[in-house]
Amino acid sequence: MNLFALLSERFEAALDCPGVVPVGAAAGASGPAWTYRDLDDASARFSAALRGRGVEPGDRVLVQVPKSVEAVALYLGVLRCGGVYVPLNTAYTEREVAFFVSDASPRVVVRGAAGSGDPGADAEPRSVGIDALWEEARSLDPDPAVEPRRGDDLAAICYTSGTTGRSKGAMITHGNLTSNALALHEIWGFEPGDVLLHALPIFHVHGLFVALHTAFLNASKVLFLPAFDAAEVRHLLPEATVLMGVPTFYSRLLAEPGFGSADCESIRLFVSGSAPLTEAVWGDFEARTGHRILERYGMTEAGMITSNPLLGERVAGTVGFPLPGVEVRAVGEDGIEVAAGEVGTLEIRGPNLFPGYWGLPEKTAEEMRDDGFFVTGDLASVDGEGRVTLVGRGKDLVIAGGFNVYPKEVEDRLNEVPGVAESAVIGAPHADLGEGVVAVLVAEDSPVEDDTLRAALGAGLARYKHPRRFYWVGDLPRNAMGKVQKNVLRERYRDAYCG
Ligand code: MLC
Ligand code: AMP
Repeated sequence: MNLFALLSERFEAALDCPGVVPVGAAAGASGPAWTYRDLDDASARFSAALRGRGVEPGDRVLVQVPKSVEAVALYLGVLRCGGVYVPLNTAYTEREVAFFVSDASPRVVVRGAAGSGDPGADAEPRSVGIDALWEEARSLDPDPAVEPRRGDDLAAICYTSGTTGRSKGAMITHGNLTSNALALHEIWGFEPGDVLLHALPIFHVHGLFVALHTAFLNASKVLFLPAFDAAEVRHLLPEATVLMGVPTFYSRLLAEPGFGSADCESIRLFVSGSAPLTEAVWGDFEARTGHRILERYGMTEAGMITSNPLLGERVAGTVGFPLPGVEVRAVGEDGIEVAAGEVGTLEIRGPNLFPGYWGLPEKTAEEMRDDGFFVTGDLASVDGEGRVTLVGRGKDLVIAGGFNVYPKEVEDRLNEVPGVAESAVIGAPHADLGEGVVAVLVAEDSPVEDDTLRAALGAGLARYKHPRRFYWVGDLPRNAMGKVQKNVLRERYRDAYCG
């Protein structure tokens, strides 16, 4: 079934109820609340416009636009016409976007900011600004059709960087999204009257799929902030019942003077994920608000995988139990499942698991076991009850404020800078973002100025990937195989952002 058909079936009975309501700074830009009827109508118009531009089922529609209700309607319109939605982080530079365009070969590229008049179009002939596309859509009759899709038809391609430095498009099917949305809606106990406070970006799994799908399945009102702002979120909490965020949301709320239980009286559920929530933040949050944040674990390739229970015990530092239908196992280096409570690489299987990387069958094969389990690259233990605790990452990855930064990609850029002989990029503890990006460099001759490094990275690499600390060394520590010992560097520079 087309995921859109499922969502619209659920919001059919609430067509005149508020759907997505721009709040905060977005209210000025996007105007009044959009009802579910408005969303349905806009998606049918976007569907008509996309079909008019030649989009056929299975064609990719690549979208790099700031958060807006129009962008949500566009996403629904892409699903509706059977297109494949390819969302891009708004921080990506032209160089990065050019790669995604060539890799995904989209029929249409949508850019620019809704309501800004920004043409969004560039030299790329398939490119159109979201304002222009919306204007075109509004001039057309809505196309009420919902393209029939099978469970294994693609709904989205989400790019995730790789340990090789080359981005990979994770192919996500209608079946993947549907199973995950239904499971989360059920286990998180969505109920009539729930109101979601939405402050996440809508170009990643967390804000786009997890948050919006559960809310739409529930025909809930969504209070739609353009971005996270602790004061605004605090101000809006009394109007909401559910907040989903990355750990930084919670540590920033705690940093608000006086923030506490009085702010959270209407809230039923605080969800955290995308990066580790420290026991300190979890504990402080409970002490200040009386709420135990529900931590869950997921990844682009599989949506949500495990979750702490809504009603059972939520344990700090653990990510809970596999979602219904999802299997997990921790596997040792010999490829054999380790005993309960021991640490191994987490492998997973289930209806949420993607079929592979776009155009990269060998890469897909490398990460899939013969029995259909996917190797997550996360290190975890699974206890006798099936509760999962993540203990680290086997993959070389830094997660800053919920955004993934793959060191290899940053090292490749640094190594191109004249005067840099080699580099190693690591994550160091960061009070606000969880981890901050650090570069350790070896000079060809003498160290390059920080400003020169920044300028060199600036043009080609999204800002959130930039190291903000640079250290020069004579040699990088290596093991007997010649591999850089990043654990040694992590230890050496653990105070890079603290202390
Ligand atoms: C912004 N900046 C970051 C950053 N976000 N740097 C490192 N890491 C980040 N996450 C930089 C900008 O480049 C800018 O730098 C400066 O910080 C201020 O920008 P801003 O836009 O004002 O940032 P801020 O409000 O501080 O944003 C922080 C944040 C945001 C945590 C609120 O990053 C955020 O919303 N993160 C959520 C990410 C997310 O949705 N992840 C889910 C992935 S899905 P300069 O120098 O340019 O001024 C997934 C699967 C799963 O992982 O399990 O969910
Ligand atoms: P992404 O590629 O953006 O989908 O990021 C997926 C990765 O985020 C996972 O492989 C984990 O390493 C990490 N992650 C997601 N949720 C959690 C969590 N609750 N705790 C720790 N790490 C997490």
